[in-house]
Amino acid sequence: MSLLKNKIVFISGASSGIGMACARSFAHEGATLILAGRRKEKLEQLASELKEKFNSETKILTFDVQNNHEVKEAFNSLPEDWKNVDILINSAGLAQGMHKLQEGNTDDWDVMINTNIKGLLYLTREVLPYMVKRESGHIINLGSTAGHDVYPSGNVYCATKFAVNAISQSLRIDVLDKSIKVSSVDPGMVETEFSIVRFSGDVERAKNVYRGVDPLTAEDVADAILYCATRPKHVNINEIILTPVAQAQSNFVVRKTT
Ligand code: 8X3
Repeated sequence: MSLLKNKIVFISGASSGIGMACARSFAHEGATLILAGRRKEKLEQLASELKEKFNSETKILTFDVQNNHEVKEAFNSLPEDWKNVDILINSAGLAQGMHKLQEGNTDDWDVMINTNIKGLLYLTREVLPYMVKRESGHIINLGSTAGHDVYPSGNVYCATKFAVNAISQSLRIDVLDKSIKVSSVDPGMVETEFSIVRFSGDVERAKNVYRGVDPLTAEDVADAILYCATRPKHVNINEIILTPVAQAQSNFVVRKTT
């Protein structure tokens, strides 16, 4: 199957987790990929893996989504025909720290707000005018259950994901007359580097987040994203919320004790 042959797919946060899983599943469907992230070596490794396995054509863009200047420069460095992105997957995002607000680290807040909200906006702002011009395209944002229900000490991270939820809904209206699709894929507990990053490399604490739960994998989420991207032309998937079977929403999780 080559459901996405000749489609240009731009993936932010492609050097790890859900972004990387998307790169693999979209490459499997024949997509041409723009792999964006901060870690050049990881992206290069991924690009050669995709070339070898699927003969994928890729371009690598190394930049920090927090920096609007870098985002603009990176996007503008693409050859003109590569700027006609068919699908933008905004998967760059992170949690940093988990404290009561009164004890929160404001540098952590800046990183989360600048990456999850502003970074997503900066990149979308570059890609979207080309979609508008062609009256065709698909933006897929990585939301979270944390954008639907808050949880203790989730404060700023949850706020960023509520913002992504609002941006997806509002953007869908803004491009309604341009035949552009906007989807939000909102997972609950996914075991990636997410919690290791959140807890500054504390692997034990990160593992504990998923204790007694069979969590989602990055591939599970990539599968939902691929589903959104492969519907017929007239179908838009507005939102997918997916959780492990053991999770109902942010605050309701059952853990096996054995
Ligand atoms: C990740 C979901 O609940 O681990 O976006 O913060 S949660």
